[in-house]
Amino acid sequence: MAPRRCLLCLVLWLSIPVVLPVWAQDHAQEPPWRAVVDADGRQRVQMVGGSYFFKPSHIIVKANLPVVLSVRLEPGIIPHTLVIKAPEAGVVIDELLSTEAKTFVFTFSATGTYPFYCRNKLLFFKSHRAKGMEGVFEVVE
Ligand SMILES: [Cu+2]
Repeated sequence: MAPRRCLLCLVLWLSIPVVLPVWAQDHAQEPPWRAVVDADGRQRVQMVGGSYFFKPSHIIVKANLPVVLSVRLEPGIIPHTLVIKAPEAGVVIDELLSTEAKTFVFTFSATGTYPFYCRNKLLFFKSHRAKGMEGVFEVVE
């Protein structure tokens, strides 16, 4: 019994360097995406959503300059939404998304970190947000 258990230990031990990098890659945080201010003073951001993510999920924008956010969904049958609830910064959005890009124009009036997410949830399953369909706007000077 004992030698067999050792063999199993050895196999598990040897698999760590193989499994860990794959896991780390899957769970790696993407670097924040910084919106560039165009010549017209608008900050254009392209975003893709799907089950269950938004990409990019960490977006840095400037306060008091309009953000032109274009969001489209990856093809799929699961409906998704975009919610931003930041009335303190003048931004409230709650919209159904589709595979055709939807454009939202809004301006954060205050610096801070404001979450965005999909509010959908099927019955007793975890919400899409809990499954990772969320992100943040980091609003800077
Ligand atoms: Cu969703």
